Amino acid sequence: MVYSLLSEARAAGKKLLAVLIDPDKARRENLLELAAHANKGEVDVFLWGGSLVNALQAEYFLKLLKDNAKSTPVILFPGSVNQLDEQADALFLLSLISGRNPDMLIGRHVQVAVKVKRMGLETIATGYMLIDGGRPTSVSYMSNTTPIPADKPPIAAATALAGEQLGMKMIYMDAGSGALNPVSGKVIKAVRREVDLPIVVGGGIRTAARAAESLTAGADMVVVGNALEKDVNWLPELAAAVRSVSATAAADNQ
Ligand code: 1GP
Repeated sequence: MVYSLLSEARAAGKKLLAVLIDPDKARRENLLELAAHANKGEVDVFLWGGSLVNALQAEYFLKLLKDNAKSTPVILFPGSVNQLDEQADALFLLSLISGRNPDMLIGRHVQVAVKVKRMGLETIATGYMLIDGGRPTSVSYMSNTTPIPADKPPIAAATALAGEQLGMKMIYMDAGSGALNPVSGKVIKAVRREVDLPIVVGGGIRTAARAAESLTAGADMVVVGNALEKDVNWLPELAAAVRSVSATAAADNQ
């Protein structure tokens, strides 16, 4: 089960790095390069998803990734009900709890519930929270929801806690792909204080230091997409930073 990877990491103080791949932007060479990095232990999880579903070859690309990075789980991070694929190892079943759009809270889920079950996909109920990242993002626009203001940690914490009380298994805080400002340490700390669930943070993380800051503030896994699409050579430095915070957190945990 992929969820145990997250929950056991959380229990042990181990920090994880997820690389987000947008199927619409996937290229063969890039996927093979990412797979090679994953095989060196530099990627813990691949997330697979994006805002648009233009790609005709998404299934082929996911197969290519799975065939070449056999021991790295791929979790669907769908921007649409059309991004389901049974080749994946699990599905972040996202409920956009920072928003008030019923379609994103339950509507889309109903549309695909039976299909997801028949596909045999492991579902990870995820309280997905958009946090303002300094400029409008695709997710906010496409989901027709307003992000939580970046300077309101108590609102973020209460939202995450409501998600936990509703039975979600994970919290994903996202400033949105390409955000100017990633989710702040203050917001992450406030949420960490309130909930016991694994916390995933992404959106606008462009430096190893910033990834480390998010993990130190209390995230269990950071997600990087854009910055690695631009330059995959940055991955070893990023992975080393994640491992370094992980070693400190695991030692503190004992
Ligand atoms: C977006 O959290 C992800 O949903 C990753 O964001 O592409 O900015 O790294 P970036």
